[in-house]
Amino acid sequence: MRKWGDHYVWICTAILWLKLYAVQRVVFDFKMQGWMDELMIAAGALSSAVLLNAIALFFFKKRPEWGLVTSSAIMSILVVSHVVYFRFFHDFITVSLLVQSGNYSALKYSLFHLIQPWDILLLADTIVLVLLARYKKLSLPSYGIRKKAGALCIVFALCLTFNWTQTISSAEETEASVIDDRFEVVKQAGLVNYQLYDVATLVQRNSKKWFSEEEDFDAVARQMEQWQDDAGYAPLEGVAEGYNVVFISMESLQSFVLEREVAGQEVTPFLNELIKESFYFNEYYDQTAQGKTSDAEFMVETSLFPLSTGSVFFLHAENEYDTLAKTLKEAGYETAVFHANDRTFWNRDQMYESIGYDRFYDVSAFDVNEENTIGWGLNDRDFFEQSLPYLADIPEPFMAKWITLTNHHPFEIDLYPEWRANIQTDDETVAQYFATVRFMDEALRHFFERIRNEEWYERTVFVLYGDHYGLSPHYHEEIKKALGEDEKDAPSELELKKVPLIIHIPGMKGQRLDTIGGHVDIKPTILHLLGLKEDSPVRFGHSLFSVDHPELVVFRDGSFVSKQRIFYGQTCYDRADGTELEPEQCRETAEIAAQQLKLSDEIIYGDLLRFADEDDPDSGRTVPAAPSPMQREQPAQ
Ligand code: GP9
Ligand code: MN
Repeated sequence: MRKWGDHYVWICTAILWLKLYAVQRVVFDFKMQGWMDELMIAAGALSSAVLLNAIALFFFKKRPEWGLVTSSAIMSILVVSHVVYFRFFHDFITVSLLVQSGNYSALKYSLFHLIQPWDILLLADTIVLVLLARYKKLSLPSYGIRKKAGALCIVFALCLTFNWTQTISSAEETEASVIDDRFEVVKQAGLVNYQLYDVATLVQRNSKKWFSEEEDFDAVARQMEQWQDDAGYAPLEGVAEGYNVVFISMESLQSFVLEREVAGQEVTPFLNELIKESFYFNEYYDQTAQGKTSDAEFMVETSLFPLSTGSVFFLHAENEYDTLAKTLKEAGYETAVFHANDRTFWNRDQMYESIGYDRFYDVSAFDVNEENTIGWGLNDRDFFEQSLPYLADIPEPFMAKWITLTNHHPFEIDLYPEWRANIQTDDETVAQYFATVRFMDEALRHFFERIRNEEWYERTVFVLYGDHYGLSPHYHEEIKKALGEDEKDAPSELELKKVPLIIHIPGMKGQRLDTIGGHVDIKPTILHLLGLKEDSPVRFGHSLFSVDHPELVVFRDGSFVSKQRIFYGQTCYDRADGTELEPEQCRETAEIAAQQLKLSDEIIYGDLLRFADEDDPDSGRTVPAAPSPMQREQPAQ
C-alpha cells in the first residue's frame, strides 16, 4: 500500500492536468500559433492542477485522500461551469457575474438549455476518487505529504514563471494588452490561475473608489481632450431639434439576418423595408461585454465602455454619470423606459435612477399570462401594444426606450413550424433564432403601424439598435449551413459582431452608411441630430454623422476595427482584403484602444464624474440650451 500511496498524489495531479489540458484544447478551442502556444497551455494547465492539489494537501494533512477528492471536486465544478457557460457565451465566468444575483432566476432558464448529457463525463475522475476513498477505504499515509505539497509548489512556481515570461514577451511583440482578454488569460495561465487573477483584479479595481480624488478626474479629462474633436459636424446638425426620441433595443439582433433569405423566406421583411427609408449603418458593431443588454444601454447613455468583467449596472450603479437622459431632461424632455421583465434584472431599478429616467414601466405594468408569453416573458407584439396607453400619458418632448425580449436565448417559439423545419441546420438553437427574429420583426411592424398615424410621429427620431449577438461564434459553422451560401458570401466570425443601427426620421430620405461605429457613438450621434451640445467632458464615441472623425470601434478585449485595419483574436488584418499583417501594423491603434479602455475604467472604478463640477468652466461640463417644449396632444383612448 505504501508504494501505491506514494504515487497516488502524482497520479491524481496528472489526471487533473490531463483533464484541464483536454478541456482547454478541445472545448475552448484556442487559436494556436505554433508549439509555444501548446507549451503555454500545457504549463498553464499543469500549474492550475498542482496549485489546487498543493493547497488541498496542506489543508488535509491528516486525510490526504480526501484532500485530493476535494481538489478534484473543485476542479470539476469549475470546469463544468465554464464549459456550460462557454457553450453559448463564448466567454469565461467571472466572479463579478456571480454577484449579479438579480439575474439568477431568468438565467437558470437559459443555462438549463445549455447542459448536455455528456457533461457528466467531466465529473468522472471526481466520482472515481470518491468511490475509492469512501468504499475502498483508501487511506493514504500522512507522512511525506508536506514534501509532496512542497514539490507541487515548486512545479507551480516554475510553470508560472515560464508562462509569465512568455506572456510579457508576446505582449511586447503585439503591443496588445492581454490582461483584459480572458481568452488569452485562460489560455496562458489555466483556469484556476485565471480565476484567482479574476478575484484579485475585482478586489483591486473595486477599492479604487475609496482612494480617488479630484486630481484623478482632472488627469483623465486632460487625456480625453485628444479624442474629442468632433469639429466637422455636417449639415444634419440639429435636423431633429426638439424632436421626440424613440429607442428600440432589439434583443440579440445581429446584422447578418437583415436583407437575407433563409429557406426561401426573408427573416426580417419589415426591417428590410424600414432601412430603405432610414439611415442604415451597416458597419456598426456590438461593443458589449458580460453585461449584455445592460452594457448596450450603458454605452448608449454615457458613451463610456462597459467593464471587462460583470456589468456596470450591477457593480457601479451608485456612481455619478453624465447621461443622455440627463442631458435631454435638462432640455425639457420627459424620459421613460418600457421593458416587460422584472425591474431588478440587471439591477435596472437602481441604475435607472443614476441614469436619470423619469419613468420605468417594468413587468408589473403589463398584463402577462400563459397565452401571451413566449420564451422569457411577454411577447414583443403584446409588449408594444400594451405600452401604447402609457405612452399617451407622457408629455412631449419625450425620450422613450423599448427593450424587446422575445428574441432571447434559448429562442423558444412554436410558430412557423414548416419554415423552421426547412432551415438547413442540425442545431435547433440556430433554426429557432431565425424564427424568434422573424417574430420580433413582425412585432416591430405592428408597432410602427399603430403609431404611424399619431400626430407626434412626424416629429420623432427613431433609433433601433441590435443590443448584442444572439448567436455567438460558437454557432458560426451552423449559421453558414443554415444560410446555405458560398463561403465568400457567408458572414465571417467577426461579422457576427455586427448589429444593425437604424435611425429613422420620418420624411427624410434613406441612406446606407458604411461609417464604422458602435454603441458608444449613439449618444453623440443623437445629440448631433437634436442640435444639443455634449455636456460631458468624457465620451469615447463620435457622432456618426460628423464628417471628419477617426472611425474606430474598440472592443472590450482590446481588439478593434478601424478604417484600414482589423485587430481580432490578437491578429492584425488588412480591412480591405482580410490579409494577415505583421503585428506592428496594428500597434499604434491597439495602443489607442488600450488607452481608451483604461481611461474609461478609471472613470467608472474611481467614480470620477462626481468630481466634474458643473460650475467649474474647466470641468468640460456645459448645460445645454433648452428648446421650447412642445406639448403633444393626447391621442384618443
Ligand atoms: C432582460 C433582457 C435580456 O431584462 O434585457 O438581457 P440579456 O440577457 O440579453 O442581457
Ligand atoms: Mn440582450
